[in-house]
Amino acid sequence: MWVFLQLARAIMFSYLPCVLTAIAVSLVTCHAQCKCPGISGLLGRDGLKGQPLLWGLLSLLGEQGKWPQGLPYSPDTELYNMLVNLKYRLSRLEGVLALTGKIREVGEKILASNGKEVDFASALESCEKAGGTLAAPRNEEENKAILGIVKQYNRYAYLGIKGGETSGQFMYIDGTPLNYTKWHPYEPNGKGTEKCVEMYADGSWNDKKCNLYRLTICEF
Ligand code: MAN
Ligand code: CA
Repeated sequence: MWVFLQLARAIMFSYLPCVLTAIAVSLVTCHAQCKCPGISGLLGRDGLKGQPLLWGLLSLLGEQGKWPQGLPYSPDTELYNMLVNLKYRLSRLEGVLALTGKIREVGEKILASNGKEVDFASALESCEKAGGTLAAPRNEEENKAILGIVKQYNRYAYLGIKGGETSGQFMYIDGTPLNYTKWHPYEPNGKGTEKCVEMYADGSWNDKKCNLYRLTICEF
């Protein structure tokens, strides 16, 4: 009997905060499909400072309102709280950038253009300077996302693909072979004289000389 009581007490103790927190959470309206407000955003930035217990409990609920696996409650959750908060702030930033047409997200990739038309080498250089590389579609979904930017600026773009030594052979910038292609009918036709690849306004590809002025689209 005593054991049973202790057990019941333990369960009460460990679950009561969850229940209370769940009630508190449900009182707060979620916006943007509840994508990421999580708990960290409830009281705003640093809003829970000085209330480590509540902060910890709220944060432990995580983004989807679930207890993160394998994370026992501990008042020492500062680092975890910071990560949850950072994630939330990042997702809001991404929302702003996507809304204003500055970026497109496709899978894990972020695509962006500086709107500039330059030769292949300069385009690649500006992407790398920004910490990315020239966008290269690895599947239909990514091709469509890049096409979205081509249409947005109404300009053909250089892709992060280059011709190899063997004529007609193309690869990614890092030298790995292409795992997806979207050649326009009868392309590539440069027979080794067109070592870069441009995307047309319908999303198809054409091998093209590298010294022309094409839209810069980077991936990150
Ligand atoms: C031009 C160039 C070529 C392309 C043909 C298609 O000559 O853009 O790269 O293959 O047009 O007609
Ligand atoms: Ca061509």
